[in-house]
Amino acid sequence: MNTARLLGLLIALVSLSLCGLQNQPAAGQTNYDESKVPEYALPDPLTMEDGREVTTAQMWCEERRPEVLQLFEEHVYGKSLGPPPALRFEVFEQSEDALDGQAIRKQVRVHFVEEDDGPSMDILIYLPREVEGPVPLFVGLNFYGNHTVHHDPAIRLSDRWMRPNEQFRIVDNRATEASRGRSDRWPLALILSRGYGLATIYCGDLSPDNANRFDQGVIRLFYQAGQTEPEPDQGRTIAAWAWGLSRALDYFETVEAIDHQRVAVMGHSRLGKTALWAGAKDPRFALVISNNSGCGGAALSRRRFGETVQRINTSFPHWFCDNFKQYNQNEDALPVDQHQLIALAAPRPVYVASAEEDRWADPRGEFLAALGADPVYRLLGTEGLAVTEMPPLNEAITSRIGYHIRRGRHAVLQYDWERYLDFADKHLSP
Ligand code: GTR
Repeated sequence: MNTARLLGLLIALVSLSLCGLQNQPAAGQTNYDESKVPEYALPDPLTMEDGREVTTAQMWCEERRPEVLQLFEEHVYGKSLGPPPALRFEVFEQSEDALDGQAIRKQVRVHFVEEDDGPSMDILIYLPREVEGPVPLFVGLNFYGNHTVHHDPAIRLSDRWMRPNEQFRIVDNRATEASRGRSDRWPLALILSRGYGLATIYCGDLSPDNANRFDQGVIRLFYQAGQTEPEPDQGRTIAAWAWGLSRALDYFETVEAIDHQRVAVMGHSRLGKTALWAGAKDPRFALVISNNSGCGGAALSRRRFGETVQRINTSFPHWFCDNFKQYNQNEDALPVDQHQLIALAAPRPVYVASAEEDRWADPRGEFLAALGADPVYRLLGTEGLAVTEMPPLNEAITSRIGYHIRRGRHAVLQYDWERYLDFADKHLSP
């Protein structure tokens, strides 16, 4: 072979291998290109780890569901905290005539130990005043304190540690009077007018959202003598947040005005990951809503589109259990993927919402996870997801697994809430 031909062959070989490489984003880089999503095989929700096929609803409920739940505990979110040393409900404020007569307001401190100065969380509750009988309710954690969800001056201003944030007027890690009503994520008047109550809790009451402080809420209550951080398979922030939502449900069960069998758990972003996990862990939640929850929430990890497992574990090392870090750039080794998290809600109604501009959260990956949960719903004899292709923008799918992708950014908009209310009307009617 002459030199020119040899050179030609070499160039062809180099460009071939470059082509191959170009089809994969470099390690650690964010991929926003659908054509560069690697090939992957999702774990089958209906195949047991020992290879047996799950063929009946009973087998799902008694064998496969507990197995999948345990895999998520061990590898992703960590084992949940145990029962609290004590559980006391102190209603510290209430009004039968809140929001110009539209609502009943209650503020409740849930104490997790006997002592008054131990870990506790404050639940803010509004119930529609004009509705007869126990009412259905949405419950969700908030990012910067209960006082941010509405301008109502009666809401107690949180004195807990908070992440710095200009929009929410957090100064020196504390809320200020100017923080009141700064959140636009809770259209309270709309929710009440549709006959639903709303309950919310500051997530930092349970676990401050900070890698050095996350155990300063409830987590350290569960340390053994001498323990200074959770074991690799023990839950951290998301587990503690989800645990708190279940403790709120414990309280709702004691309130006659609340229909505790019609409680929907809802969350946005990191708190959407939490809502899904809370719904998976605690079947008392009758309906589960994930708003733009993305990586570690509704989005499939194996797609590596937008935020990846490595990226989330690096930015937020305190959210998932330590074992999850084994899957940094190693997603195919995960024994589960997020479609199975959604399937853990089955046969209860679950709604996954994406936003077009929220590519970081991988809208397509969120849709595919919802679709991947469908066979479990069908096995249980309920409708799953009514479509197999992503719907057009702003078109809600309201089958038992609900889904929409709306125009706009990473946020909770009125559009989203209207869909959740419609979905709850459809699936939570008494
Ligand atoms: C981002 C994080 C996302 C999402 C979001 C949020 O920084 O990467 O996973 O949780 O925060 O909670 O707003």
